[in-house]
Amino acid sequence: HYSFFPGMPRWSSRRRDLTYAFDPRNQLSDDVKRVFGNAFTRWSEWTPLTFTESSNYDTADLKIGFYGGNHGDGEDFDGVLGTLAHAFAPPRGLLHLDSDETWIIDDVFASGSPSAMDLESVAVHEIGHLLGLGHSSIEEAVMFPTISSGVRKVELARDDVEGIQVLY
Ligand code: TQI
Ligand code: ZN
Ligand code: ZN
Repeated sequence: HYSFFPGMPRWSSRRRDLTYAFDPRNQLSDDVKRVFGNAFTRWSEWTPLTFTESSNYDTADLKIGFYGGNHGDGEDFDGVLGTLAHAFAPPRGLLHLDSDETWIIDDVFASGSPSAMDLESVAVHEIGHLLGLGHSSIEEAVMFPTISSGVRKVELARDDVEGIQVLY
């Protein structure tokens, strides 16, 4: 079953159209940006929310970046595997990914590294946190707190949809 953060924080009902931006220091490829665009679309299909990429990182509601180790927010990354990514509950809007992971951006790279993680699967999960969802006890849910390397789990389960529709 779905859960929320303590106090059930969510984006205000006056703020349905959210912007997101990528940390310009990362110089991310269009392929990586497309993965996040697809991940946002999966949530917007079940909510009144819209997500639009902004080129202004400083003013965007949701800020996405890849960092290694200590990156200044007190939640250090830990190298390969362990913590892959984290996101802060509303209204902070930060989504950070561990740059030491091998990220699968498209299926062509899926073979090879045994510890590679599917970027869109992690993005869909972390966007759930950005919007206010905690973890789910339902194994099929994208908000279930375990994923295996190389596994792709990007489709929202009924439980994810029910949870996000309580919030929005
Ligand atoms: N990062 C954890 C996560 O996003 C961070 C975390 C731990 C957390 N406890 C939390 C975030 C409680 C919010 C609330 O869950 S992670 C998965 C999953 C991680 C884990 O790197 O362990 C995914 C990142 F669920 F599959 F295990 C992405 Cl998809
Ligand atoms: Zn961080
Ligand atoms: Zn999580």
